Amino acid sequence: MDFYQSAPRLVEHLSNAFQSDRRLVTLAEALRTRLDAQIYQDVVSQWQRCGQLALTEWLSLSELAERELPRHIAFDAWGRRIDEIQMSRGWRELEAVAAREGIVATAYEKKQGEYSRVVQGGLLYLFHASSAFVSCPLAMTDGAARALELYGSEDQKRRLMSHLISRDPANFWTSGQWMTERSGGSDVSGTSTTARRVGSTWTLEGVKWFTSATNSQMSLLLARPEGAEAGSRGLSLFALELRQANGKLRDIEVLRLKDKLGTKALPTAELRLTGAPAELLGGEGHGVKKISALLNITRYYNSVCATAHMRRALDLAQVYSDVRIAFGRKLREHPLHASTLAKLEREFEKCFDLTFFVAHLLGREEVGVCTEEERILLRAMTPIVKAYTAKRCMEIVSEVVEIFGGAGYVEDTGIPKLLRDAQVFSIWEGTTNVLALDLVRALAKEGAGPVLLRFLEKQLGKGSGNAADVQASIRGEMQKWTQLLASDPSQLEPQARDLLFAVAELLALAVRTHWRVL
Ligand code: MFK
Repeated sequence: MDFYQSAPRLVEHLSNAFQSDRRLVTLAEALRTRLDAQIYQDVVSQWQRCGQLALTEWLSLSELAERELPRHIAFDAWGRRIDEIQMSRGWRELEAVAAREGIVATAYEKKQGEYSRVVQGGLLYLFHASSAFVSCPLAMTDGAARALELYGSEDQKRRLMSHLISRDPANFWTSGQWMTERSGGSDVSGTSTTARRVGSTWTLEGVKWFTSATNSQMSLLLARPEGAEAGSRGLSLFALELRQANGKLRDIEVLRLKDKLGTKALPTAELRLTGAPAELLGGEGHGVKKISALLNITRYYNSVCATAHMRRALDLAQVYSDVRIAFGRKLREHPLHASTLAKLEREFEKCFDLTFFVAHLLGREEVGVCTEEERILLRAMTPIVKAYTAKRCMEIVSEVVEIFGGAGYVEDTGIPKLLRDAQVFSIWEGTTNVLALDLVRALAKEGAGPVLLRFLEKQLGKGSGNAADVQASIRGEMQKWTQLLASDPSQLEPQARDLLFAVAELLALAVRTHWRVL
């Protein structure tokens, strides 16, 4: 009889019982062992429901969004410029799901107090891999809500922020975040978009080169008011509502959609602002500093989504290991295959622990219970964990492609797409080097070195569970990096990347069992 390989169908292998779904087991264990019993009771049923939807309904919607890619329709039949961005039903329904489940709202309702970001991170973690990257506009929406919370007037919070944190799909808006111009996305000091004051409002002119989620209802962006100084300090942060009541863009032309390596369901455009009306957010000047509030949220989202992405790839590899037979037995029964999978799972767990530790710190900061030491730790760990999880995601997904052999290299198995999409995590929201330099910035400006050292020493010193040889190698590593962390940050640049990854490894050990000890 002809042989046909069974496909690795997640829903058949994972979703029928709560306890057999590894994503949910990891989440539930993290909650059960580390959080209050009451919070566990409150959120676990939502996570369980979302975990099952992620392998059924949401997965189908995301597949639809990946099949029916966004289209830019520049003109109508009679030659009028319309710049419509057509999105699939799958994309639109996933945005509605995100609103109904309160993925952004949870962080602002703060019902779980300092654990609100952990609960939100859990929802996002379950949503991301079946969202066709609707998670991207959610990241920017959440970041924009945070910037409005910190810098917005009461009127801006009522008119704009209320939409971003709504649970009602009819009322929910997503926000873009437009920084990148032709002169660069890492160095935004050359921003040439200008802002002209017109009475009590402003109009913007310029070209934005990489605007993800161009179908949003609003955006935050950087522009230079006329007469402001050159360089990044002269930039201001603006908010703009993109559309008129009939949905048409207000003085914005879509030049084209980008043809990207991955994240193809996500509409990313080049835009020309031709006098678009905008409002200042937080007064004139210091735009980069103000938009950093948004960036730190999107970097946290990036960590959650990269971790969720590697979990999806590993789930597929785990299921495949049960349905694929080679050399007379299941893949899982081959010791080398099993140890390869186990190693990848350990790498995943480090990312999971680091990410949810950052979520907890962020939640503590946002409800105002963070100590100064914890605030600095959060400031330093946000770029560290973003960079670390992004790189690990690519490595793990690449290994998973290999586990599938030739099938992993063939498009209609869906596996190559995982690798193409994984590459984005280390590019958007700050490349690895930009984040390593951001760590150096935190060492120089915030005194993060001694804080990281104190935290590591305190946590790792407790490592009674570690064998003597592990303790010795931890001590060796610590000694190696202590000097660097305590040295002059301005000298650190050439080693910044090595420092980031070494500290990330130590932090992963430190947070493994100690969420609550801060
Ligand atoms: C799946 C979900 C993922 C989410 C998807 C979202 C898709 C969006 C697609 C994109 O738009 S990708 C492009 C995103 N762009 C970036 O991430 C920017 C990358 N570049 C940097 O981060 C640069 O380091 C930076 C632009 C910040 C350098 O600018 P400057 O002006 O040369 O930096 P400078 O002078 O050191 O800092 C200016 C101020 O900001 C300083 O404060 P002071 O004015 O008080 O001195 C800094 O301390 C502060 N600052 C900078 N970075 C900060 C920060 N504060 C807090 N946190 C930070 N991270």
